[in-house]
Amino acid sequence: MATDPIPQFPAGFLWGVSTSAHQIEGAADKREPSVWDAFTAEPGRVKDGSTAAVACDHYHRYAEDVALLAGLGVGAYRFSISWPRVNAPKGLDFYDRLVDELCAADVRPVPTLFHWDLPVTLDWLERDTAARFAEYVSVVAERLGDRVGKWITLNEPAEHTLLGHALGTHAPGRQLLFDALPVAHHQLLAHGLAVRALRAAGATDIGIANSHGPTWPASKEQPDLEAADFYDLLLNRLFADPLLLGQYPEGIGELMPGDVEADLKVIAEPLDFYGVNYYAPTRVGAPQGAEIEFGGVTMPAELPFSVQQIEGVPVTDFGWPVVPEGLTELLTTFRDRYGDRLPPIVITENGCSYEGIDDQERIAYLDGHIRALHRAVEAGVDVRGYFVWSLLDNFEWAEGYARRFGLVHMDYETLVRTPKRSYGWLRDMLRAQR
Ligand code: GBH
Repeated sequence: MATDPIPQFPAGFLWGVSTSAHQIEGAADKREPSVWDAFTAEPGRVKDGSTAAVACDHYHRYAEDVALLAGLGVGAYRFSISWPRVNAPKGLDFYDRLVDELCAADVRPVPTLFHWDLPVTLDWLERDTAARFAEYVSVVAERLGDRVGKWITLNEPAEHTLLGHALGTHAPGRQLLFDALPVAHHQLLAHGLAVRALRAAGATDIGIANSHGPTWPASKEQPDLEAADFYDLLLNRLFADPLLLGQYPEGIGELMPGDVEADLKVIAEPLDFYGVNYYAPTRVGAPQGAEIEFGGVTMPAELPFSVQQIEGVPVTDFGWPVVPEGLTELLTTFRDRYGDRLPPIVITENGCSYEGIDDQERIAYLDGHIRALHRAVEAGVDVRGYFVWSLLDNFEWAEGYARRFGLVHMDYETLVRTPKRSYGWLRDMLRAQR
């Protein structure tokens, strides 16, 4: 374990932690249902059969959680706003209270407006959902905009499309494979309309949180290179190109619904920052003609690529490889690919799942990734912030409560929060950065 101090980041660098509404709030009786409520009610969808009806009960215990943030000494807290809660009577009051509590603790609120919990009455296959999203965003911005400066529109439209609509391991559980592409387009359109709605309400610091990672070809053989290139297109370029360049990668625009050219003008509204959620690189080779189980996901045989284990590196409890230098590689690749079209970057999520309160592995993971981030800064990438996933152990989607990503341990019987060793490590690191 490295013990040298972490190098100093630029002045004003924003340190934070992230969570999302469905994963921590509970109080399901005080909101409308989301697609995740419907999905978890279906037997076999969530591994331990659990639901997020109570989760961390953050809805009732938010003051305790804000005190944990203050004790950690972070400058910012990224949480998400539940659209189904805003649709319920007094739902927005909760976020009003949370934002006030954060401001009083001198922690900047950074809300994400959509983190996968779509109202169950809506569907991303419908174009109209994008317009409905912008209406909801206006309502939220009018109410919180006097205290919220920094906004994130969507969390990981790539994963929501892939896991929720192409492979079906997340809500709403569809297995459309490439017929899921309109779901990506409609989310991107929703993002662009939301940027306009936020600016109309006076917001000046707006971004998105996209899931990205380097794709490593399994070999230098042509079939592996082609498969890896295609995977890189799906995970990285399909979402970054329209946002940053105003165009889809070659061959994709034709597959999208509606007046794509006109929509791209909305989608490419300039951003004030570009959020990146980084977990690991992916090793990809030619298809192997068989179903693959990987990182908690089943990939059908008909996909034109195969995801493979990266050898020779540690893995987390979830089986995800630990590759800090992948973060440096990702950021320098993005800088080279997008040049001056790339706004300042914020790492909006980075973290790992491990058991236990004496979590030395999490410390090693964070230490390695923060150093890798610093190397990207030294290489000239304009990075302005870093957020750890996650403050608390929480409802890890289809894995239920089995995976623990928190700096703070949750006892789901008693709802007692216990800071892990990594919480103390991060607190000390942040003190040394001031
Ligand atoms: C995020 O998704 C979500 O935003 C958040 O809600 C969630 O709790 C958190 O991450 C942890 O899962 O190829 O085996 O290395 C992350 C989506 C999909 C990222 C799979 C890493 C690669 C696994 N992830 N992925 S592997």
